[in-house]
Amino acid sequence: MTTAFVGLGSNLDDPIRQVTQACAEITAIEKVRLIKISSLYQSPPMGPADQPDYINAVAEIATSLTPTELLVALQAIEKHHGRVRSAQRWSARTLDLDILLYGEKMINTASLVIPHLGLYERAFVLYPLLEIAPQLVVPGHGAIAELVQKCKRGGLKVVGSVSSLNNNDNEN
Ligand code: ROI
Repeated sequence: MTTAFVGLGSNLDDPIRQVTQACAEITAIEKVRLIKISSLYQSPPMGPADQPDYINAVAEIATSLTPTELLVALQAIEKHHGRVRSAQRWSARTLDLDILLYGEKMINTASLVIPHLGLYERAFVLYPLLEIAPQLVVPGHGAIAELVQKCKRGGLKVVGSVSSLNNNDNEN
């Protein structure tokens, strides 16, 4: 089993519901076990400002899927949430699922870059990561606590939790 981190984001069609449901769907992927899910965070859009605020969260999972198998499973969930890939870069989306980290692996192919390229500069990724994995070291980039210190929080705020999943303290 490998520990991996998945970023979740949405700014369309009831984003809190999109992210909460996606978390349940990730948990239901075969060979994936949810370890931890961060709080739900709201932030203004990075990139074009003429779109709604985003809801983001980060999930820690344990998986025996390969990175590519995990990517395929996550893309199926995005599709199921009506994600339409726009020609315009950085446009609004119903659901975005990114593999942020996959163990200690560093991958750089046309379809997959791990650690995720946006990780180092994005408050909506770094702060949720710090919340659930404060001791994390990002391969090639150092301690999460130091990366967070270099990244302004901006308008990022906690707006709730994926409570139905966090309440299952007895489950494994
Ligand atoms: N901005 C925020 N705040 N959250 C996101 O998840 C997000 N995702 C994106 C872009 C358009 C870059 N901006 C974002 O893909």
